[in-house]
Parts: sequence; C-alpha cells; structure tokens
Amino acid sequence: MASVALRDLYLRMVRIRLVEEKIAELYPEQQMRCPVHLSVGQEAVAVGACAALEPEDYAVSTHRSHAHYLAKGGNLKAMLAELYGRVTGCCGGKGGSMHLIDRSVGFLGAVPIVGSTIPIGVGVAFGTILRKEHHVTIVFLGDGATEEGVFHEAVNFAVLKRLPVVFVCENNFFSVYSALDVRQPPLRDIHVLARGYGLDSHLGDGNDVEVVYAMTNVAVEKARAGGGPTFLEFKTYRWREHCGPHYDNHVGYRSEQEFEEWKARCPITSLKQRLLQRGQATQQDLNGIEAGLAEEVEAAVAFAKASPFPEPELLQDHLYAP
Ligand SMILES: Cc1ncc(C[n+]2csc(CCOP(=O)(O)OP(=O)(O)O)c2C)c(N)n1
Repeated sequence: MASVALRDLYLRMVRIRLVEEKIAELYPEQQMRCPVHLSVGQEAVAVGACAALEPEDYAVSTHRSHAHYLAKGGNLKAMLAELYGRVTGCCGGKGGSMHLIDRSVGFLGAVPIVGSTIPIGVGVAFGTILRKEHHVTIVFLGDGATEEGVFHEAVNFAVLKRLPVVFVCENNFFSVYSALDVRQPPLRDIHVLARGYGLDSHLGDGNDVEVVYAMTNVAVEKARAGGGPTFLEFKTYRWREHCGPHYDNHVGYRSEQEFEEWKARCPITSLKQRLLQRGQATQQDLNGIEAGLAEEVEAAVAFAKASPFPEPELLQDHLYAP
C-alpha cells in the first residue's frame, strides 16, 4: 500500500485550494480566455485518490480537472500557463482549462464532453494489459457522467476484461443546475447501479481524505494484482458555480442552508483539526506551509503571464481531422 503522511495530503489539498482561489480572483481580468470549472470543496477526492497511485500509473479526467492534474503530479506553472493560453502550457496553450494533458506525469487527458474520458481510460487500461505493464488507471468522473451511455458500455467492458482500472466518481449531486433528484429516481445510488455490472463498488465520504485514500489504495492494489476494476463513489460538494469563479446560490437550484452545511464540512479544515489534535503538526508549521504555497502560486501566475502566446503557425499542429 502506498504510504503518504497525512501532513502531505493536507499540503496537497491546500495547494489546490489556493490555486483555485487564485484562479477565481484573477479570472475577471479576462486574461484567461477559457471556461473554468473549479472544484473548491472537492479537493479530498483528487488528493486521496491520486496519493494511492504510483507516478507511472495513469489518470484521465473531466472538465473539472485542475485538482486531478495537480494531485497526479502535474506542473503548476504549466497548468496556469495553459489557462492563460501560453505556449509554455502543458498543451502548448491550445487546450485551456478543460484539456489538460501531461504524459510526463501519466495524466493522459481531460476532456469536457461529459463521459468521454471513461472509455478512453478503459482503453488506456486495456493497453497496459496488452503491453504487459502493471500500471493502474484511474478514471475520474462526475455523477452526471454516469447518465451517459458510454459509462455503461465502458464499465461492462472493463469488468469483462478484468482491467486494472479504478472508477472514481465524484458525486457532487449536480449536473450543471440539475440536482440528482430531478435526474434520477429516488433510492438509486450510483455505486449500487455500478455494482450491477459485476464489479466491486463502494460508497465513501468524499470530504475525508483519509477515507478516500484508504479505499482507493485497496482498489489500486487489487487492480495491480490482476483483480480487475473497482467503482468508488465519493459524495462531496462544489462550493462555487458550475462554470466560472462566482458563488451561485441565488440562482435557486440549491439552498443556502445546504451549501452552508457542506461548507461546514470543509475537507481541509477538518483535516487541519485532526492533524493538530493528533500532534502531527503545529499551527506554526501549517502557517509556514501555507505561506510557502501561496508564494509558489504567485510565482506560477507570474510565469504564466510572462510567457508568450503560441505562434500562429503552430495552429495546424496536433490536428487529426482527415
Ligand atoms: C455529452 C455532453 N453533454 C452535456 C454537456 C454539458 N455539460 C458540461 S458539464 C456538465 C455536467 C456534468 O456533471 P458531472 O458529470 O456530475 O460533473 P460536475 O460538473 O458535477 O463536476 C454538462 C451536462 C457536455 N459537456 N457534454
């Protein structure tokens, strides 16, 4: 089992939170010319799940991919440069927030077509089997993605071929402005639905990084040992609007009270309290960590803003249209 100190998990979550809050702060400047989907509030899933992976393992993600990219070891400067459309970005500035790809850290793709990276991740896992590699692939998906046909085909195929894949479903209850209860009949839990395809399927607290880490570790070990796929549903909550930097409770698709209840269960604050209670860190220690991370974020923003845009002649590169 991969072993990561709790303090490191805390550090990784704070780093993601600070980056996303910085993006929210700077987005109104209109220099990032791509849509952004922030996952403030959901950091524990990305960090806990990726901490169970080895660097050679793979991950694929969705439109809400910043946390997954960073948790998988992605380069912060390259990510911000990508959001700013600069040539130093991880996709040369041509992908933006929703198309982060970085093969050097096994982050094989984020795609905003809902559900589309599920079969891609299953294909990646199939490829590792054919090449006799022992790498595991995590497929990050939202609750909304389980309503796409490809989800059902891909999970079935993964089960049939006993592929080394872990489906990590971040159930934040919403698909844009539609809550689960207007999209699905009552009493139909996503992990129960997935279990119907014949794979291990479990539900966990997505705001508790220790839970996410422990459950993903079991699934990753099983996959690596040839035991096939696992589906993990983690309930969590996004604090900000579906797309963009703002809060949007006034729109009316969720209540202020629900939002406040989840905010009170902040995955970072609760881990901080645990670290302090268990004597695994001091307040001074954590303040120092946070100050260092804030500096790192500022430096990455400065790097992104100072980087050049891609030259027009690069526009035709990486096109696969016939
Ligand atoms: C095939 C497809 N249908 C619809 C959309 C519009 N869309 C973008 S994000 C999104 C919601 C997806 O919800 P979920 O998978 O739960 O992820 P979350 O946004 O909650 O992280 C939708 C419907 C899309 N991008 N692709």
